[in-house]
Amino acid sequence: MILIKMGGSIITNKDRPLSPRKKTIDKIIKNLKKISEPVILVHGGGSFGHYWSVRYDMHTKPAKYDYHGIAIVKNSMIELNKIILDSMVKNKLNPYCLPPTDFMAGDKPIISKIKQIKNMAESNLTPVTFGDALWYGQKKSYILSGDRIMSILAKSLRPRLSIFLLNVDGLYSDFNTKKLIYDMKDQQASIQEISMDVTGGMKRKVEEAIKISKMGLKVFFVNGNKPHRAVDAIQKNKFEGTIFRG
Ligand code: IP8
Repeated sequence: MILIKMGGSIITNKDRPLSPRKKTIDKIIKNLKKISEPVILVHGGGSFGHYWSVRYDMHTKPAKYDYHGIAIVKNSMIELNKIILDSMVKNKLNPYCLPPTDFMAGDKPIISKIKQIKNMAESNLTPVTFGDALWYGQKKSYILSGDRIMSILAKSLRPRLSIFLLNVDGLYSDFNTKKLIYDMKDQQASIQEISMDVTGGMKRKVEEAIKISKMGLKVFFVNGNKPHRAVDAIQKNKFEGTIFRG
């Protein structure tokens, strides 16, 4: 089973609020069709969820955030999710939308529900979930990032490979020269990218990727503008990006 996260920066234009990158989404989806293994998809918020989370000052830490903010962030994620589902249906895939409330209670995963997601993926459905505004309890809410969903799912389902589709070629050891790190094992990466995302952008991704690799699982960061690279990693064991070995 393969776990794939489509990052917000690849599926939306982060410089413009509420702007999906529909052509890129279609291109990624077309490439997903070439994968002959069960796939679970996760996607981020980009200029949908993140735009509104910033506007309403909502974060990953549970707190008493503005109720209208919760509604608006959630709505925007549903809107972005629908664009992805529509692209999948158009391309003859069978997406099955799973908002994180289907497998999370507050901030705790419901393991029995997560196991069912794998069964669905092993049939002819492609489960699709996403970062979201979640209810925490005691009048609190929080932003659950798609990156955290990746490590939650990886822990229970132990995918053969977890892939993060980015808007860059992988992790750079030096952001100015764009020198790519091919294998994280060989590097003490100095992560130079500073992101304004409420969920922590690249830093969060690296943290979750390291968490997953410490479970003994392989993680791959790859450019989502070149989705054939993700397919090559899955089908041909060819890795043009950054790999975190388990
Ligand atoms: O883009 C966060 O998911 P991420 C989604 O994976 C929201 O960090 C609602 C901001």
